[in-house]
Amino acid sequence: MQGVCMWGVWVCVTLSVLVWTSQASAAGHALPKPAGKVIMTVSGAISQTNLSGGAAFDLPMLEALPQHDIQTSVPWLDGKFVFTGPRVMDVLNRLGYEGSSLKARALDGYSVEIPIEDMDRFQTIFAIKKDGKKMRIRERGPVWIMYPFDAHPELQQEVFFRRSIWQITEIQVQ
Ligand SMILES: Nc1nc2c(c(=O)[nH]1)N[C@H]1C(S)=C(S)[C@@H](COP(=O)(O)O)O[C@H]1N2
Ligand SMILES: [Mo]
Repeated sequence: MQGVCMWGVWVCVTLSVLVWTSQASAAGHALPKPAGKVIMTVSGAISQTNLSGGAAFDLPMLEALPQHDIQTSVPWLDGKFVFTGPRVMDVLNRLGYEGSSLKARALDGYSVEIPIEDMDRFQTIFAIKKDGKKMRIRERGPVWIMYPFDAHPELQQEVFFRRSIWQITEIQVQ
């Protein structure tokens, strides 16, 4: 930029703005900072952050992404439910992720590794609602990775039950 600036202030300012805007558009819109209580933090191999080393989400940030329903029964509850929330892939793409797996950790200390391929193949969601209502911590909320168990019989296995982590607080992309 120094060479450009020697040609004069106007050339310098114009080119600086062009360089700045092209960099900004390559990176996508800056991730907003959470205004409310942070419920989930994503870190690791992501390019979009809103705090040092990570991306913090409050509930409205997750509600602002396109919402998808998964109607299914789950092994832990009686009945069928409609779970609603953003696709995990939409969140990862928004964060400019690289990598192939997620290390997810929950409020109760439980943690599990999940292949990102699952998220794409089954269009799993970060469920933030059950039958239209926010899930309290005692109801396995506020965020629960949900698979379409009923729609895909091959998901009726322990390996996927383990990856269906509830009360998520932290995700490391690796
Ligand atoms: N937060 C959280 N999510 C979790 C678990 C857990 O202990 N805590 N257990 C996992 C495992 S190993 C399985 S098989 C299923 C069912 O757990 P459950 O046997 O406690 O119902 O949920 C998964 N998700
Ligand atoms: Mo399990």
